Amino acid sequence: MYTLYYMPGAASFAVHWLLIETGAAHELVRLDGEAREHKRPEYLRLNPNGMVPTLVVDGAAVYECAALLLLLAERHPEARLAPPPGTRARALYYQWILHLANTIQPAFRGWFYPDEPAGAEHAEAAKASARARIEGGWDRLDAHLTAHGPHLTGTAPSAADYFAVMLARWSRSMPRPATEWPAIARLVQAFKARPSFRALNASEGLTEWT
Ligand SMILES: N[C@@H](CCC(=O)N[C@@H](CS)C(=O)NCC(=O)O)C(=O)O
Repeated sequence: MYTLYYMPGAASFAVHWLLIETGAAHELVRLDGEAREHKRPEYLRLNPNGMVPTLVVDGAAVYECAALLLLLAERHPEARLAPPPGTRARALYYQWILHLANTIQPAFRGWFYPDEPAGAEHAEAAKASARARIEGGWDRLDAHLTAHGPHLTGTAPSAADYFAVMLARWSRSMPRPATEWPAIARLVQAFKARPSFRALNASEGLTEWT
């Protein structure tokens, strides 16, 4: 049994998606961002960063979206969310999950929280920088999918795809959403068609891509 602390559509989204996809028994604890429940002492004891997601695994809290995707893929091998060790696909799996986590996801932080880098007076410059970094990320991901896809690790789906689709979803209201890149759009379309995606949206109270 897992317990996921989440906010709808947030960085918990891909973790929740894998919980559904694997069929793992789980409970959900929805945090109210407006009420800043993620900054309360009881939650900070689980995740001192005061962010979602946090997943309680065998009674102990683990955080960081990418780490949780890797962990769920490892704990549920029957779901085939990680390519076999020692293969080229496994190398790409590590490469893309780390790249998404280290490069593209932090750029979204800059887009959604533009005051953070240098205060409100520099928010517009921070947003412009974030946008350029996100779009550069889509350029590189799209080129990779075109040459080596349709999935991030090649022919078979993996946890990396769920992560990428979550990030693509975050760009939906940006001037150039990720779905303007054709290979990314195909990946998104394929993953939106999964029954688990509908279940995920229903569970989080979201409607498809909004
Ligand atoms: N590196 C963290 C980032 C998580 C993160 O940025 N979560 C956002 C929601 S998408 C959050 O909790 N924001 C609330 C806040 O920072 O106050 C992870 O991947 O888990």
